[in-house]
Amino acid sequence: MGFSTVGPARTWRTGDREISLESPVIAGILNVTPDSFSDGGRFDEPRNAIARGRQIAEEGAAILDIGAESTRPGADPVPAEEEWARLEPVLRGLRDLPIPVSVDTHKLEVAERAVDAGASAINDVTALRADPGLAGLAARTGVGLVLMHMRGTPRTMQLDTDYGDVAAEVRGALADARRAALDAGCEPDQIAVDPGIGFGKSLDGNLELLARLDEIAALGAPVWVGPSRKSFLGALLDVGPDERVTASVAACLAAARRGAHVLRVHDVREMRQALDVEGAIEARRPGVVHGARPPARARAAGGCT
Ligand code: HH2
Repeated sequence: MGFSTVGPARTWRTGDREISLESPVIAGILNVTPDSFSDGGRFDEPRNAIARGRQIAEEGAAILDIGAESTRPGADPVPAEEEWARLEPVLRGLRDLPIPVSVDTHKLEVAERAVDAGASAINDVTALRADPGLAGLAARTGVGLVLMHMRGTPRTMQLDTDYGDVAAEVRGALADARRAALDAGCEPDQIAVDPGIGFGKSLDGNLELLARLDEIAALGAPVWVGPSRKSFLGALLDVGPDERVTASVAACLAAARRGAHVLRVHDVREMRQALDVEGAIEARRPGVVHGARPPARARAAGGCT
């Protein structure tokens, strides 16, 4: 077992699968867009996207999160038809993937088609503000639902990043969105929450949210967190998106120690290695009875070398 999560949630239900949250798990990011801030234009050819999706599963992700509309600060919305045209061939090509696929969309029309095409969860960066009907879709079909906090829209979110108490405000908004999803008929273990790192927050706001993640985890829901390669890390270290891998891993480990269950990252292999090392060390603390989860290569070789 090794690295144990500390947030109270223990499982996340996505359709007919149940993901154990006893240890932190990875949601690997696949953006099939021309303009995402980090991987835009790399996977907008379906063939490349499908190959990267398979690689993400092989590298040790528990979830594949596919997005077809960039939500970077200042991004323009994409019409539903175009978003679906980007998603469809990739979802169809990954139907047999051994891990559940979540689709990062806030449009009901796109989400419905994605679920029909086999998606197991919807990742809604507007936490039902764009379309409350997403909760009804999750309730009807049993797919997982991620409710992420964002102030305003991607176009406006960085215009006002002042909060009285950022963690309390984000927690309150997520509690309200979760209540709305429950009222629409979702089961508690279907609904995950996410503080929305980088979505309408300052450098200090992002750092404080990560530092006080236990307050979000206290809601009792599975907690997603997505600091991967984001600009607050660039502001802290003065480096571009491609040089933020180590910083992303460090931010995710800090988040996991404070209650995060699902780490949404671009660099799955590096994150997996960090979790495996942390878990192997944790398992050797006096009083920890479980055996360590051996690193991926040792697992493949049938033992721990
Ligand atoms: N961040 C992004 C997009 N979706 N979903 C959740 N639940 N949490 C996040 O932090 C989150 C998210 C933005 O990152 P990325 O997908 O890499 O970039 P872009 O929006 O430019 O495609």
